[in-house]
Amino acid sequence: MFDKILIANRGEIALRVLRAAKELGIATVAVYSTADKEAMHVKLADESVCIGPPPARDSYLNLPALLAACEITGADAVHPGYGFLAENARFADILAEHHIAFIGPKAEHIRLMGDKIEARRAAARLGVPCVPGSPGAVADEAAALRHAAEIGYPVIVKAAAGGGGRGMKVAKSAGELRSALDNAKLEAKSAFGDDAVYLEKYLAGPRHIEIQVLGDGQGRAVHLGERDCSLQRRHQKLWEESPSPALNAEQRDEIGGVVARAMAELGYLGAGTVEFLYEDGAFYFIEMNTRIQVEHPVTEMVTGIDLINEQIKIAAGSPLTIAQKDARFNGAAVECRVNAEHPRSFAPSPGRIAYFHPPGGLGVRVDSAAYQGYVIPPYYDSLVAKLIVHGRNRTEALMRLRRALDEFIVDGVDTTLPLFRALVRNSDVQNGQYDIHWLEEFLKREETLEA
Ligand code: MV4
Repeated sequence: MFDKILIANRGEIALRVLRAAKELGIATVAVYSTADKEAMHVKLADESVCIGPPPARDSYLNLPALLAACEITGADAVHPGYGFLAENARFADILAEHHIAFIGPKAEHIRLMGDKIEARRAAARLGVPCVPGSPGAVADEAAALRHAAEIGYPVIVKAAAGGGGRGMKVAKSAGELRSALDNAKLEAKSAFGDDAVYLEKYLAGPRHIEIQVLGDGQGRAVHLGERDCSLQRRHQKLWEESPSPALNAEQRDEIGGVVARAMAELGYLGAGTVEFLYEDGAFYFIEMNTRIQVEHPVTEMVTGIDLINEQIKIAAGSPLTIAQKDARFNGAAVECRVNAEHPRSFAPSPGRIAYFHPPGGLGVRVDSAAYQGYVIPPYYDSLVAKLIVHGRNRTEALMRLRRALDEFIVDGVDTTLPLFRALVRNSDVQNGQYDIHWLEEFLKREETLEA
């Protein structure tokens, strides 16, 4: 087992990793930018190292500074959390060259899944159902027209280097394909420096359902069920839950089995998430995330499995200790991302937290690095706290969520708490009747009501 883990992240995920390390008896190193001198992860770590000025590229993305911090402290492993360097294959390679373990997947799998065309090809080869689309990158307009005619309109043009929704354009007919192609290429070139694009059938109103997996890198893998992340705005998830209100146990076992077998065959190591669009009872692979995700606690609450603990043990070379039959799915869990943002305009609201009172009680979990008097810096994401509730069924979870949201006080900055208080009382949400467009349509309706 490792002696000392350096946590290359900040905020609630840095605390989450720190807690898992402490439970395993592993020493912790926090790194921080000058903007995070007073951050909770710095206070709770055994040691801390300042790695640069506030901008992330100079601190949390600063490879030489992170390597120096490992060297100075003698850390033998690095946990990247999510975001920042979590899916940077070069970082994983460089750590390996320095004989420091990267608590994450093999660099080859980070690279594979970073290329959305290669990821799709791999998924198809491994028996994972994909959206009908072009076999690879589309060479030119003529090829795009040929592929689109075969797929059938509407089609969506996606960037190979994309993900998270950037560089995507929809064409409803052949007449719209040229400009969709040009715009997608232009956006992809400027955002990623790579203008390769591919085509898929455009699904009009799917849910976003993702499967959590753990692999030991030696041919064993298990799935830990799904999370429904359809409630999002501009590709920012706001509410995630497990199980999906749209699935039953047989559907879960089936898609989960397909994913676990695929990851076993790939030799996948560590935690990963396979993302699907789900429409009319069918799953379509879109991407794979080779990291721990923000919404992982939803899975932890339902399975009772500590995903960070598993990541650390796997990275240290332990075989998987969880068999598929040991993965039991108990009750229902919901996570709300409480952001320091205006609940309607979503304008960031950094500043001093004048009063902080998180909720508690049975089935209530708050993952947060915030505290009363803490000043939220303007440089990073606006997540203040994740409120996660668990119940024996979805009704009980929603009852607890309503109560916990009413108890939660964050004064001094705007937060998305009022939005969640409205959502938990909404009949579509209560009935689980939503797709990936529902939240944006809800917000539009609310806007017209106000006007
Ligand atoms: C799609 C789609 C419809 N059809 N692909 C957006 C982010 C990227 N991960 C994939 N995305 C989409 N791909 C096909 N073939 C609709 C989306 C999409 C979306 C997906 C998941 C969650 C929220 C979304 C919001 C808008 C569009």
